[in-house]
Amino acid sequence: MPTTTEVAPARSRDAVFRLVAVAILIAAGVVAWVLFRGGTGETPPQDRSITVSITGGRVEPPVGRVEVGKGSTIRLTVTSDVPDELHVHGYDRKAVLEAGRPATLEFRADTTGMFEVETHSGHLLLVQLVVR
Ligand SMILES: [Cu+2]
Repeated sequence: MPTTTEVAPARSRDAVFRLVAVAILIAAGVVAWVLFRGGTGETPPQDRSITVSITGGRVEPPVGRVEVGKGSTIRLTVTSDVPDELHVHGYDRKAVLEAGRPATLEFRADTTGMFEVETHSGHLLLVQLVVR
């Protein structure tokens, strides 16, 4: 029976090829899904501590963006060498800054967008908080 022995391996090769093709498609799908999720900018909520100090009108660390996922708890600690007022725009959270004394604001970032954290007397931009 030469015909059956010839056909059987051809069929199993075809089956293996199909299996590999399906596996590749699934893998590509997973990769695309992961990339797409990253691309949409969804960031999982995570507690985040931000520490800033102001000395002689200089902000340390230098002003930058801090990106957090919606629902994150932000713990913002600011120390200023001069008395001032701390303000988180959008969330409208304020704290009195006493010279040399760290002040902490803790809030849940439940509104998406970009929010500036600044001081009112010194007119300093401290952080750009990006919630997404
Ligand atoms: Cu303000």
